[in-house]
Formats: sequence, structure tokens, C-alpha cells
Amino acid sequence: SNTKNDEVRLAEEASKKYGSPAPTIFSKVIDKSIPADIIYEDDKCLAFRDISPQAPVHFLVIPRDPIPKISEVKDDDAELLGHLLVVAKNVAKKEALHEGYRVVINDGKHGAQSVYHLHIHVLGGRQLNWPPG
Ligand code: D5M
Repeated sequence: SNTKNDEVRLAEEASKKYGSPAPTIFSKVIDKSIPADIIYEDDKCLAFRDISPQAPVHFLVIPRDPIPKISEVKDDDAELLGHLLVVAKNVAKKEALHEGYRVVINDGKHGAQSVYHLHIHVLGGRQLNWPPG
């Protein structure tokens, strides 16, 4: 109904899809109740600098939808996930990562995920090694 605003409707849809994931610190980045160095945002996602940078350039791309982790993504999130990657590429270009960069998604315990709101790491500005630890 039109008594429900868009935010409420989005939250309801997300909770139908993913249960009611515990809000994380990234919800506060999205609603701007804590400061973050946001370098890009649109109706679907935000990019902001990682608070604990592991390279000269280290930013995160997150969906506004509170999807907890890549292993819980649904088939109908394909377009959103593609969008997040295109945004990662566009912001990397804006950050002048012309010699390359790394795109990482950590999942769950073995993936060393610490914040359970899906995020894409983009790291660059120095030579990175492989394999990761
Ligand atoms: O990585 C979670 C990442 O999120 C980690 O690199 C720190 C970063 N982080 C945590 N809190 C903040 C805030 N408030 N602003 C910016 N960056 C933040 P993971 O893949 O879950 O291990």
C-alpha cells in the first residue's frame, strides 16, 4: 500500500529473502549514522574506503540490500552482483589503479569473513602476492 515507504518495502523484501539478518556495522554506513569515506553510491550500492586498509587503495563495494554472504545469494541476485562488479571496476579506474588490482569476497569462517553484510574488497596500488594466506 502507499502508506508504506520504499525503505520499509525494501526491508520487507530482504527479510522474506534472507530471514532477518542481524544488522551489521555496514547498515550504519548505509544509513550514515556512522562516518565513512564513501567514494561512490547509487540506488543499489555504495563504495567506501576500508577502515583497515591492506593496500594503498582498499575499498569495499556493498549492496544496500543486507545480503549476509556470497554463499547465501539467490539466483535472482545475478543482476545485482553483476552491478557490484561493474561498480568495483568503475571505482578502481577512478582510483587510478591502472596497473591492476585484486577483487576479493570473503565467505564464512574459512574465508575469514568478519562482517556479515556481503562486500567486495578491491585492493591495489602495490604489487600483491599470490596465493593469499
Ligand atoms: O572484511 C570486513 C572489512 O570491513 C575489514 O577489512 C574491515 C572493514 N570494516 C569494518 N568496519 C568498517 C567501517 N566502519 N568502515 C569501513 N570499513 C570497515 P571481511 O571480508 O568481513 O573480513
